[in-house]
Amino acid sequence: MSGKKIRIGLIGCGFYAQNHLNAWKDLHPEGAELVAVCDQDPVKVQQAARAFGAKPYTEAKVMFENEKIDLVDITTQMNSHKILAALAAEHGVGAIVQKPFAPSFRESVEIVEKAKLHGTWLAVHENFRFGSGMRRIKAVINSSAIGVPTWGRFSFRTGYDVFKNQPYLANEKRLVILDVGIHVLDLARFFLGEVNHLSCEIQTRLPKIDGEDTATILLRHCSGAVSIVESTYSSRKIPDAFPETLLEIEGSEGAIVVTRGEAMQVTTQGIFFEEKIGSPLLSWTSRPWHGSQEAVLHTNRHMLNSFRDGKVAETSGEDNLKTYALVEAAYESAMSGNKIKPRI
Ligand code: NAD
Ligand code: 89Y
Repeated sequence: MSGKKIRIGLIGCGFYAQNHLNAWKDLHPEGAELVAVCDQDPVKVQQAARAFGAKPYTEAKVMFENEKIDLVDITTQMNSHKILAALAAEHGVGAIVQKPFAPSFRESVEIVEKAKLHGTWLAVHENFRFGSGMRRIKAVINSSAIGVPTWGRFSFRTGYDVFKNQPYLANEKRLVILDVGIHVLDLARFFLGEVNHLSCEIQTRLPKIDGEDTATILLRHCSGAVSIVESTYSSRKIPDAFPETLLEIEGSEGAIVVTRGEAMQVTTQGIFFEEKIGSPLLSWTSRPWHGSQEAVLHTNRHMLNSFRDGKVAETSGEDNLKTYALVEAAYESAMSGNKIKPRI
């Protein structure tokens, strides 16, 4: 099947979708054919259609009925994911759904069950773990350079005005964990494996927002490793690391530290080396977003190849339920004050 062209539709031509559109364009030589774009907003959809040479639709149902689409990329906000993913499943179309999968774990499960019922392919666009820096760190761990990983700190701390590009975030009752903590929890799983239990403290330190802007989560992994997952939108540090995830991973034979500026410091059996692990600037990426943007390209490439080869994506719908369960466990712990086991 390799090399076969895959006909792609994209729903939701808003802020972050511009990265998906550019990534699909870059993947055209690898078989990604963006045939249709859809947005309820006629201005946004016309702009995307013109810029990326796809047919415009303002109604997803009409797009599915009129076009022969193999794979749909759902880049709307989470409230519409379930209904759009259901349309895809009913039309026998594979779907990639942006994070957060849905507003709740229950709805995320329903999306997975619907795809199973129709036998359609389903994945979640969880891009942080696909960033070139994160892949390099994983390769160092897999090389056994730091031995068995036993402790980690994964940290997304910023004061960057995320509300400027994403104003809807100010009205989310569940803010930082569901919006960005979800990526960081996914990284904790990616590097240290599944989680046995966790506890969480949340804070709201910014004025005029409805949800928590700071979360500190302590996790015990099934391997015995312990980690801390931190996320905040109210840090006051200069320089600000946005949108980098900084981290430390300690193992039986060494350690990895990633500091601001995309520098990875590795200690392996008493020897130290440093390496830049940043993303190159692409024709359509710019600072400070370039790492996040490049991760979209790698994520879309993974989705394209997995779908074409009939393989389960690394961040399949079912896989992402494990990350989502950590989100729910974190909120439950913050509310109850208890240590919580994630429930799938
Ligand atoms: P946005 O509001 O800018 O864009 C969403 C677009 O979807 C809007 O243009 C809206 O008109 C359209 N839309 C909504 N419902 C629709 C429907 N039923 N049919 C057709 N169009 C519809 O939102 P955004 O900031 O681009 O966020 C979109 C998603 O991307 C969110 O889930 C967000 O969490 C996620 N996101 C991910 C990352 C990342 O790093 N992975 C970064 C930013 C945002
Ligand atoms: O919404 C967030 C995300 O998913 O990645 C970065 C972001 O856009 C702002 O923190």
